[in-house]
Amino acid sequence: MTEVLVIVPTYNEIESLELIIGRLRQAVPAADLLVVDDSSPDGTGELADRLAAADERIRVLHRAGKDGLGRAYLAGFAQAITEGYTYAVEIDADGSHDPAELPAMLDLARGGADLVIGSRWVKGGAVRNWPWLRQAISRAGNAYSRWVLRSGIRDITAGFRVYRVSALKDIEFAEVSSQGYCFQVEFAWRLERSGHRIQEHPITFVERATGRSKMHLGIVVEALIRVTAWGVAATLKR
Ligand SMILES: Nc1nc2c(ncn2[C@@H]2O[C@H](COP(=O)(O)OP(=O)(O)O)[C@@H](O)[C@H]2O)c(=O)[nH]1
Ligand SMILES: [Mg+2]
Repeated sequence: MTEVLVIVPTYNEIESLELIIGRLRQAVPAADLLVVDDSSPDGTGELADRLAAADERIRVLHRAGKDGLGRAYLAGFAQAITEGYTYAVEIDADGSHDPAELPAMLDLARGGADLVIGSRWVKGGAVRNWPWLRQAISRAGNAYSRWVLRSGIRDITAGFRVYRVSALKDIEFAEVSSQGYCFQVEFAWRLERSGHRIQEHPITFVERATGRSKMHLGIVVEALIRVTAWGVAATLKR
Protein backbone atom coordinates (compact mmCIF):
# COMPACT_ATOMS: atom_id res chain seq x y z
CA MET A 1 0.00 0.00 0.00
CA THR A 2 1.37 3.34 -0.97
CA GLU A 3 0.28 6.90 -0.57
CA VAL A 4 0.36 8.08 -4.18
CA LEU A 5 -1.04 6.63 -7.41
CA VAL A 6 0.14 8.41 -10.55
CA ILE A 7 -2.28 7.84 -13.44
CA VAL A 8 -0.80 8.17 -16.93
CA PRO A 9 -3.39 8.03 -19.73
CA THR A 10 -2.02 7.00 -23.11
CA TYR A 11 -3.20 6.88 -26.66
CA ASN A 12 -0.40 6.40 -29.20
CA GLU A 13 2.43 7.61 -26.98
CA ILE A 14 5.02 4.98 -27.85
CA GLU A 15 7.73 7.57 -28.44
CA SER A 16 7.39 9.29 -25.09
CA LEU A 17 6.07 6.71 -22.62
CA GLU A 18 9.36 5.22 -21.49
CA LEU A 19 10.89 8.64 -20.97
CA ILE A 20 8.00 9.97 -18.89
CA ILE A 21 7.87 6.79 -16.80
CA GLY A 22 11.59 7.10 -16.11
CA ARG A 23 11.23 10.74 -15.10
CA LEU A 24 8.32 9.85 -12.81
CA ARG A 25 10.22 7.04 -11.11
CA GLN A 26 13.03 9.49 -10.43
CA ALA A 27 10.84 12.35 -9.20
CA VAL A 28 8.47 10.31 -7.02
CA PRO A 29 10.21 6.97 -6.37
CA ALA A 30 7.73 5.91 -3.69
CA ALA A 31 4.65 6.35 -5.88
CA ASP A 32 2.83 3.63 -7.78
CA LEU A 33 2.21 4.27 -11.49
CA LEU A 34 -0.87 3.22 -13.45
CA VAL A 35 -0.78 3.51 -17.23
CA VAL A 36 -4.31 3.63 -18.67
CA ASP A 37 -4.08 2.70 -22.33
CA ASP A 38 -7.01 2.65 -24.74
CA SER A 39 -5.64 -0.12 -27.03
CA SER A 40 -3.27 2.27 -28.79
CA PRO A 41 -2.69 0.96 -32.33
CA ASP A 42 1.00 1.97 -32.13
CA GLY A 43 1.80 -0.59 -29.43
CA THR A 44 1.96 1.75 -26.40
CA GLY A 45 0.01 -0.82 -24.36
CA GLU A 46 2.53 -3.59 -25.06
CA LEU A 47 5.42 -1.27 -24.22
CA ALA A 48 3.66 -0.39 -20.95
CA ASP A 49 3.33 -4.12 -20.19
CA ARG A 50 7.06 -4.58 -20.70
CA LEU A 51 7.84 -1.66 -18.38
CA ALA A 52 5.41 -3.06 -15.81
CA ALA A 53 7.00 -6.52 -15.97
CA ALA A 54 10.34 -4.96 -15.01
CA ASP A 55 9.08 -2.77 -12.16
CA GLU A 56 6.57 -3.80 -9.50
CA ARG A 57 5.49 -0.21 -8.94
CA ILE A 58 4.15 0.04 -12.51
CA ARG A 59 0.80 -1.36 -13.61
CA VAL A 60 -1.26 -1.14 -16.79
CA LEU A 61 -4.98 -0.87 -17.27
CA HIS A 62 -5.93 -1.87 -20.80
CA ARG A 63 -9.22 -0.58 -22.13
CA ALA A 64 -10.97 -1.90 -25.21
CA GLY A 65 -10.75 1.16 -27.45
CA LYS A 66 -10.32 4.94 -27.57
CA ASP A 67 -12.94 6.18 -25.15
CA GLY A 68 -11.77 9.65 -24.24
CA LEU A 69 -9.49 11.09 -21.59
CA GLY A 70 -12.31 11.59 -19.07
CA ARG A 71 -13.29 7.96 -18.92
CA ALA A 72 -9.66 6.83 -18.82
CA TYR A 73 -9.17 8.97 -15.69
CA LEU A 74 -12.44 7.79 -14.12
CA ALA A 75 -11.18 4.21 -14.45
CA GLY A 76 -7.88 5.23 -12.83
CA PHE A 77 -9.63 7.11 -10.01
CA ALA A 78 -11.85 4.11 -9.31
CA GLN A 79 -8.72 2.05 -8.85
CA ALA A 80 -7.17 4.68 -6.55
CA ILE A 81 -10.31 4.58 -4.40
CA THR A 82 -10.71 0.80 -4.17
CA GLU A 83 -7.01 0.33 -3.44
CA GLY A 84 -6.97 2.92 -0.67
CA TYR A 85 -4.48 5.48 -2.00
CA THR A 86 -4.40 8.92 -0.36
CA TYR A 87 -3.56 10.92 -3.50
CA ALA A 88 -4.24 10.38 -7.20
CA VAL A 89 -2.07 12.22 -9.71
CA GLU A 90 -3.00 13.15 -13.28
CA ILE A 91 -0.16 13.69 -15.75
CA ASP A 92 0.08 13.60 -19.55
CA ALA A 93 2.28 10.94 -21.14
CA ASP A 94 3.74 13.25 -23.78
CA GLY A 95 6.28 15.05 -21.58
CA SER A 96 4.37 18.33 -21.40
CA HIS A 97 4.18 18.10 -17.61
CA ASP A 98 7.42 17.95 -15.66
CA PRO A 99 7.32 15.22 -12.99
CA ALA A 100 9.92 17.24 -11.03
CA GLU A 101 7.04 19.54 -9.97
CA LEU A 102 5.22 16.67 -8.26
CA PRO A 103 6.99 16.70 -4.89
CA ALA A 104 6.00 20.37 -4.43
CA MET A 105 2.45 19.68 -5.60
CA LEU A 106 2.12 16.70 -3.25
CA ASP A 107 3.37 18.85 -0.38
CA LEU A 108 0.55 21.32 -1.04
CA ALA A 109 -1.92 18.43 -0.90
CA ARG A 110 -0.37 17.14 2.31
CA GLY A 111 -0.71 20.68 3.63
CA GLY A 112 -4.48 20.52 3.16
CA ALA A 113 -5.42 21.14 -0.48
CA ASP A 114 -7.98 18.68 -1.88
CA LEU A 115 -6.95 19.50 -5.44
CA VAL A 116 -3.61 20.92 -6.55
CA ILE A 117 -3.52 22.16 -10.14
CA GLY A 118 -0.26 22.52 -12.05
CA SER A 119 -1.18 25.86 -13.54
CA ARG A 120 0.03 27.70 -16.63
CA TRP A 121 -1.95 30.83 -16.01
CA VAL A 122 -0.89 31.92 -12.54
CA LYS A 123 2.14 34.08 -11.71
CA GLY A 124 5.25 32.03 -12.45
CA GLY A 125 3.42 29.69 -14.83
CA ALA A 126 4.23 29.54 -18.55
CA VAL A 127 3.71 27.72 -21.82
CA ARG A 128 6.49 26.75 -24.21
CA ASN A 129 6.25 25.92 -27.92
CA TRP A 130 2.53 26.51 -28.26
CA PRO A 131 1.27 28.27 -31.39
CA TRP A 132 -0.63 31.47 -30.63
CA LEU A 133 -3.96 29.85 -31.53
CA ARG A 134 -3.57 27.12 -28.92
CA GLN A 135 -2.60 29.74 -26.32
CA ALA A 136 -5.53 31.90 -27.28
CA ILE A 137 -7.96 28.95 -26.96
CA SER A 138 -6.60 28.06 -23.53
CA ARG A 139 -6.65 31.64 -22.23
CA ALA A 140 -10.09 32.38 -23.65
CA GLY A 141 -11.48 29.06 -22.43
CA ASN A 142 -10.22 29.73 -18.93
CA ALA A 143 -11.47 33.32 -18.88
CA TYR A 144 -14.88 32.19 -20.14
CA SER A 145 -15.13 29.38 -17.57
CA ARG A 146 -14.14 31.72 -14.75
CA TRP A 147 -16.89 34.11 -15.77
CA VAL A 148 -19.71 31.67 -16.62
CA LEU A 149 -19.02 29.29 -13.73
CA ARG A 150 -18.04 32.10 -11.33
CA SER A 151 -14.92 30.08 -10.66
CA GLY A 152 -11.75 31.42 -9.07
CA ILE A 153 -9.51 28.87 -10.82
CA ARG A 154 -7.00 30.34 -13.29
CA ASP A 155 -6.23 27.12 -15.19
CA ILE A 156 -9.34 24.99 -14.93
CA THR A 157 -8.53 22.98 -18.10
CA ALA A 158 -5.09 21.90 -16.89
CA GLY A 159 -4.34 18.19 -16.89
CA PHE A 160 -1.50 18.10 -14.33
CA ARG A 161 -3.12 17.59 -10.94
CA VAL A 162 -3.01 16.01 -7.51
CA TYR A 163 -6.37 14.96 -6.09
CA ARG A 164 -7.01 13.94 -2.51
CA VAL A 165 -8.74 10.60 -3.01
CA SER A 166 -11.22 11.27 -0.18
CA ALA A 167 -12.37 14.35 -2.14
CA LEU A 168 -12.79 12.25 -5.29
CA LYS A 169 -15.09 10.01 -3.27
CA ASP A 170 -17.43 12.99 -2.80
CA ILE A 171 -18.06 13.08 -6.55
CA GLU A 172 -20.74 10.81 -7.97
CA PHE A 173 -18.85 9.40 -10.97
CA ALA A 174 -22.08 8.31 -12.68
CA GLU A 175 -23.14 11.96 -12.79
CA VAL A 176 -19.99 13.11 -14.58
CA SER A 177 -21.11 13.89 -18.10
CA SER A 178 -17.93 15.07 -19.84
CA GLN A 179 -16.10 12.71 -22.12
CA GLY A 180 -13.12 14.62 -23.45
CA TYR A 181 -10.87 17.21 -21.87
CA CYS A 182 -13.88 19.09 -20.54
CA PHE A 183 -13.75 16.47 -17.82
CA GLN A 184 -10.97 18.51 -16.20
CA VAL A 185 -13.26 21.52 -15.94
CA GLU A 186 -16.12 19.41 -14.59
CA PHE A 187 -14.09 17.81 -11.81
CA ALA A 188 -12.45 21.02 -10.66
CA TRP A 189 -15.75 22.87 -10.68
CA ARG A 190 -17.60 20.14 -8.80
CA LEU A 191 -14.94 20.22 -6.09
CA GLU A 192 -14.85 24.02 -5.98
CA ARG A 193 -18.64 24.27 -5.69
CA SER A 194 -18.81 21.71 -2.92
CA GLY A 195 -16.36 23.76 -0.86
CA HIS A 196 -13.19 21.75 -1.35
CA ARG A 197 -9.82 23.44 -1.10
CA ILE A 198 -8.14 24.07 -4.45
CA GLN A 199 -4.63 25.42 -4.89
CA GLU A 200 -2.71 26.26 -8.05
CA HIS A 201 1.00 25.65 -8.38
CA PRO A 202 2.79 27.42 -11.25
CA ILE A 203 4.26 25.15 -13.91
CA THR A 204 5.88 25.55 -17.30
CA PHE A 205 3.94 23.50 -19.83
CA VAL A 206 6.16 22.33 -22.69
CA GLU A 207 4.37 21.21 -25.84
CA ARG A 208 5.17 17.66 -26.91
CA ALA A 209 8.25 17.10 -29.11
CA THR A 210 7.08 13.71 -30.45
CA GLY A 211 3.78 12.06 -31.33
CA ARG A 212 0.55 13.90 -32.03
CA SER A 213 -1.93 15.83 -29.95
CA LYS A 214 -5.40 14.29 -29.62
CA MET A 215 -6.90 17.74 -29.21
CA HIS A 216 -9.46 18.66 -31.90
CA LEU A 217 -12.25 21.12 -32.54
CA GLY A 218 -14.95 18.76 -31.19
CA ILE A 219 -13.27 18.87 -27.78
CA VAL A 220 -13.39 22.67 -27.68
CA VAL A 221 -17.02 22.68 -28.81
CA GLU A 222 -17.97 20.07 -26.19
CA ALA A 223 -16.37 22.22 -23.50
CA LEU A 224 -18.03 25.40 -24.71
CA ILE A 225 -21.50 23.85 -24.74
CA ARG A 226 -21.17 22.08 -21.42
CA VAL A 227 -19.57 24.98 -19.55
CA THR A 228 -22.29 27.30 -20.81
CA ALA A 229 -25.03 24.86 -19.78
CA TRP A 230 -23.55 24.36 -16.28
CA GLY A 231 -23.17 28.10 -15.80
CA VAL A 232 -26.73 28.83 -16.87
CA ALA A 233 -28.13 26.00 -14.71
CA ALA A 234 -26.17 27.22 -11.67
CA THR A 235 -27.32 30.81 -12.20
CA LEU A 236 -30.98 29.72 -12.45
CA LYS A 237 -30.66 27.81 -9.19
CA ARG A 238 -29.33 30.84 -7.34
N1 LIG B 1 -6.33 6.52 -22.45
C1 LIG B 1 -6.53 7.61 -23.20
N2 LIG B 1 -5.64 8.62 -23.18
C2 LIG B 1 -5.87 9.71 -23.94
C3 LIG B 1 -7.01 9.84 -24.76
N3 LIG B 1 -6.95 11.05 -25.40
C4 LIG B 1 -5.80 11.64 -24.98
N4 LIG B 1 -5.14 10.83 -24.11
C5 LIG B 1 -3.87 11.10 -23.41
O1 LIG B 1 -4.06 12.31 -22.69
C6 LIG B 1 -2.84 13.05 -22.63
C7 LIG B 1 -3.04 14.44 -23.21
O2 LIG B 1 -3.34 14.34 -24.59
P1 LIG B 1 -2.68 15.27 -25.70
O3 LIG B 1 -3.07 14.69 -27.00
O4 LIG B 1 -1.23 15.46 -25.44
O5 LIG B 1 -3.47 16.61 -25.50
P2 LIG B 1 -2.92 18.11 -25.51
O6 LIG B 1 -1.72 18.14 -24.61
O7 LIG B 1 -4.08 18.90 -24.98
O8 LIG B 1 -2.60 18.41 -26.93
C8 LIG B 1 -1.81 12.24 -23.40
O9 LIG B 1 -1.08 11.46 -22.49
C9 LIG B 1 -2.69 11.37 -24.30
O10 LIG B 1 -2.06 10.18 -24.71
C10 LIG B 1 -7.96 8.74 -24.77
O11 LIG B 1 -8.99 8.75 -25.44
N5 LIG B 1 -7.67 7.68 -23.98
MG1 LIG C 1 -0.11 17.10 -24.96
